Amino acid sequence: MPDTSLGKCNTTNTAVLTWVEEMTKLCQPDTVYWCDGSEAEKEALTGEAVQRGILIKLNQEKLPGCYYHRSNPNDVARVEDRTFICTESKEDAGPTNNWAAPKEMYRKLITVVNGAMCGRTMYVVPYLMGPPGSPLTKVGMELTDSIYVVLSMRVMTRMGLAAYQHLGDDDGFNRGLHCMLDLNPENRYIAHFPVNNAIISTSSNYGGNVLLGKKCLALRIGSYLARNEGWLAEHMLILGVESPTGEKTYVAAAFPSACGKTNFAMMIPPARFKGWKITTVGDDIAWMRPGPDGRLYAINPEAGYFGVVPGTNSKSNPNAVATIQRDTIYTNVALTDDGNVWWEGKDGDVPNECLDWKGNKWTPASKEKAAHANSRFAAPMANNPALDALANDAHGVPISAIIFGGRRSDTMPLVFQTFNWIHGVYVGATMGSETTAAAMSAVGQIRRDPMAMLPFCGYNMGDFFRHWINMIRLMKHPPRIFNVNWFRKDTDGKFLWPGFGENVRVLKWIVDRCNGRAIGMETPLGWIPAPGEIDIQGLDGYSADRLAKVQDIVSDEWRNEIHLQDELFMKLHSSLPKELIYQRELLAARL
Ligand code: SAT
Ligand code: MN
Repeated sequence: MPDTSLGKCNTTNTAVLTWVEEMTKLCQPDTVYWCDGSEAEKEALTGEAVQRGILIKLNQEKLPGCYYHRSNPNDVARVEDRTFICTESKEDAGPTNNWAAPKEMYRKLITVVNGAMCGRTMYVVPYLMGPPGSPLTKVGMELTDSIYVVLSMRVMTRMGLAAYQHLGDDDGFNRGLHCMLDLNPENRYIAHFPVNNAIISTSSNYGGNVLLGKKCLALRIGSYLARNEGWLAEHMLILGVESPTGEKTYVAAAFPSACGKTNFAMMIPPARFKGWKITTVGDDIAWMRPGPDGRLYAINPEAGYFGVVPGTNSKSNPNAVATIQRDTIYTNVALTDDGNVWWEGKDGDVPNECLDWKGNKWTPASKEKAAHANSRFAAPMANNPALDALANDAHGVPISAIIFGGRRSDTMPLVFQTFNWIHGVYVGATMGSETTAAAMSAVGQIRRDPMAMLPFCGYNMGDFFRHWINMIRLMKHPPRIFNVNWFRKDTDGKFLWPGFGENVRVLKWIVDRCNGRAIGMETPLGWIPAPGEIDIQGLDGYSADRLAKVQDIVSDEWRNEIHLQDELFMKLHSSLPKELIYQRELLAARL
């Protein structure tokens, strides 16, 4: 009989037992600690993390259950150049992924992780991506020597014995191995083996690289499984829109990392929209499958939010502010002397003095930011005052609209609806965005980020588009597809749209379109709101003229845009579905 006391082996699944034994031999930890997800375990591990200086206990009166963590300064974002898709052929991974032959990568990583846990504890972390009992839910096992990872996985996933219950005697679980090593970037690898449903992550301790359920399983491996199994694993938030009459509409939206998915998913409508309510199903990842009624149903595979902290305040995201008041792990923000946290753009006064994310003394005169631009909170979704009633539902929610969007200071209008599914796939495929701090790369350049999946697609991007095109055959009532851009600027560099909670004005038009209410206006890009269909009442000083500017279609910008798409199309030429080339020609002709 398995012993159920803390840290002891707690499963009889032979595939799990065999694998853990193999990895133990390889990594040679001093101790193996089997996690069960209990409160007692949380308390014990948190205590140990505090004692070892991995976490700092924050002021428990102000922030009950909250802790603080600092990363190694060389390890604060995802590392795309160290992220690998290891498929048999290079063509399967495609030109947008780093590829390595599985055999070679296994050989290299076995050397890297050999004895890597000597003198350390290996934590065995069973977790579920998705609600228990959902046909979409997947089981993952992460072996890690980072207590920070264990405690974060507890927030971000349904971690613990429920995973074994879901798994039963099956061996169909994701095998994830994470070794912190010494955090030397030269030994940093985020390697995916889609055919084996396996992940190895080394020499990092940053969320997106090491919380293996998130980007690695839910997106890279997930997208690979989704193609084989006929569903979609997407980098999308999911939200519900409730009208004053009680009509409920669900939408999913893809924006690249750090473009405001979390803010959008938790938005509070302005006073003018009395009686409207936005509810959150998920803020980052959607797993979507056609249901028996021909609609597309989505679940959020995660159980927590790993959100960007700077700029979070009661204007940008009041629900997030409420969510991160308790049971939250803060990483790389600033620390005040009363055990509170601070960041650029937080409500209230700027502290006269604090410790910055590196632990150095900081004052308002300091040149550097106190919080890292990609500092994060990990908070349980259960804390969200706007959590949707169906956020834990095994069937998921029916999606009426899919929204694509990026951060573009020009070209892209505030909103348009695509003519049909395939046109929508084209618009998603050609999405571009200015780069942000979520990845280690230059900030502010435009890069093509198809469906916000460029860093997350676990196979050939051209085949991914093909899969999207094919999905229409499985849906009698497909979602309508829209494109939005909250970030367009005027010639003075000022945003043309107020954004944040005011985005509900755009969302209302989208919902109206889905439910056959708004008439719209046909343009070369697609359908845009007819005059008066976007309500701008109660928007202080905002004019119809400014709305026209944010909706403007400028021929020169579009000529350039179509030209810029060349780069992606050339890169993918060998696998790009020809339907997308036709769509581009049609667009050029319409323009
Ligand atoms: O990769 S993370 O999950 O850390 C953040 C993001 O890029 O969305
Ligand atoms: Mn993301």
